[in-house]
Amino acid sequence: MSLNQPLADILARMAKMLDVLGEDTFKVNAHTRAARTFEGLTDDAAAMPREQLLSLQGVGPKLADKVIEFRTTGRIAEHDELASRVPPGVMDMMELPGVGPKTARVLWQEGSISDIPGLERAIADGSILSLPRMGEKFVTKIKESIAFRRANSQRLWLGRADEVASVFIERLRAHPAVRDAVAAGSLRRGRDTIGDLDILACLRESHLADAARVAECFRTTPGVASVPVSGENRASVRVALGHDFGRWSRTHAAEGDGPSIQVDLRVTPPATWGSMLLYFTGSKEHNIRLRERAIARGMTLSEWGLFKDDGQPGAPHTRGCTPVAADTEEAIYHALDLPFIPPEAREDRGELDHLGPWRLIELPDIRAELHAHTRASDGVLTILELAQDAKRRGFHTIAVTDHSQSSAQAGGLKPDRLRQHIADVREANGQVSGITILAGSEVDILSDGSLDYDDDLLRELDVVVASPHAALSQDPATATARLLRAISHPLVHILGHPTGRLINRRPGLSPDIGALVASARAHHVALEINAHWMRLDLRDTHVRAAIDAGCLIAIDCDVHEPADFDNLAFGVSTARRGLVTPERCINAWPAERLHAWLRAKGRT
Ligand code: DGT
Ligand code: CA
Ligand code: CA
Ligand code: ZN
Repeated sequence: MSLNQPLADILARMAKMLDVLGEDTFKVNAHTRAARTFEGLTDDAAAMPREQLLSLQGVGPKLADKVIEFRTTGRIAEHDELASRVPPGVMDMMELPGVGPKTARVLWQEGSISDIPGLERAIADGSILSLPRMGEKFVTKIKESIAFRRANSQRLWLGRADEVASVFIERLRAHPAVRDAVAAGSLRRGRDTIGDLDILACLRESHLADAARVAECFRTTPGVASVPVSGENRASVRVALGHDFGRWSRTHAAEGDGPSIQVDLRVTPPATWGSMLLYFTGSKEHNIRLRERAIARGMTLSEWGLFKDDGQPGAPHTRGCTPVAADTEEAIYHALDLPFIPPEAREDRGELDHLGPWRLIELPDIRAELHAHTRASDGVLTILELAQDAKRRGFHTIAVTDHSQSSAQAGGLKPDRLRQHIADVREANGQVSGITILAGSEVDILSDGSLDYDDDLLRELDVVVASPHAALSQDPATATARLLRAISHPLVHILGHPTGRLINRRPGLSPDIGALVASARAHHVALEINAHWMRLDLRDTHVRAAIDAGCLIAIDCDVHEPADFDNLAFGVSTARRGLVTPERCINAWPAERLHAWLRAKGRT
């Protein structure tokens, strides 16, 4: 890993910070020039003796020292000092085309605007026009920049973000001063995409003085490309991601023009673990509801705890007040007369008024996989290998559902091959004990809503998963009619990935979800949550609509290779966001109940 790009990044950021702070132009330019030098260098600055560094364009003794400091310690103290003086939001504003350091300085110093939301507010109420150098034309340009940024800011897939988070969490958990480390923020809530990662580390009671060392351990995780924020009990780092699938390659850690993700850390003592966790898990809207509830009960809630409102000026935690609750989330909810609300439900979608029970579906509840491919179509496993994998995961049932004939690109089976495949599945089922292998098919829903095999063949199957694969840009009315026709087919058990969306890739169909869930309930069709992190289809809000309408849900991994089973957790968190209980999820039913439900189809 070459040091050049990280070095160029940190120096360029220092130049920006110096500039926005109004420091000497000469110093600003020196950093900008050095950044450019390292950016364009072919030899690795990590391996250069001091003399060679000094021979580089724009690198004097002071800058050479900073390079050496960076390559030995992974940081530059002066950078950290500057970063503590410039709010991160001000740095964000400078990312907007049209907002240079001079403009940002005016906004920040004279307009007290320190982030993009603040800038939007000042534009909305017109107050920005009273600042020097800010005219109508400038404001129009900034509005456009903000809108474009919003439209093009790619949030990272849940599955990819989770991989990145795990690396940091494992590293922190191994630190002697750390009692526990967990993901907070949108990852803990199981959102389908992640803006940035928020990680919380709890110190051991015996190591309360070690927060800075824990933050240091975090910052120095291999693969960190840059460290925009670093402090006593917090840090933010960025890791660069590959262009293709956003996979984090830790050997190509430099933050270039490609996608990257920020990882925020907060370190807390055990006394405030619960309140910190609650605060940083969010959502922000849920937190606001909780704070309102606290106030209504004569209390105040912050990341420092839930306190009695004693009417004194100043934040209670700074005055040595003892909190009503702070060490666990449970205690805080309890003191607010609430049951513990699962993180996935904290979205201000009525959860404070939800009477429960809050026994949402959990990963170990899932005992069956009902959507899996073998080598017969586009999977990599044989029937027996698939069954062994499923059995190892504690499942009582695995359904083999290879593609149907219209999915030619995925090796879809012609009717004769499907008949042979059904026979093969039955034979395999006779060879294994401890798991039931069902013969199924993932049958294409053709563009008019008809199915890809005739009914006589479908009747031979134990499980029919009907999925749309082609014609995914149909208009909503056509898509609705198409899916309703498939749902009302008497032999369909499960509607697979109902919209066909691929997150960050294609929107998929936009059917009338209300009509879909009503029909699915009436026809006893389970709606699938496809657990692959690029699909998560149904999405959370659709799941919630399905649950509210009384539908059944299937959570399936759409297995093509063994690792796909690992995506189940993402399907489960999506289900939890839609308030799915084990009772409503057919994969959580005991074998007898599931098999009886499957058999009942087509007989009524
Ligand atoms: P993301 O990163 O866009 O996927 O979504 P979050 O929910 O992870 O948002 P993030 O990273 O900005 O903040 C993490 C949590 O910290 C958020 O869920 C709630 C809390 N938080 C952040 N800013 C505020 C705020 O201004 N007010 C309140 N009440 N909570 C905040
Ligand atoms: Ca976040
Ligand atoms: Ca964050
Ligand atoms: Zn499939």
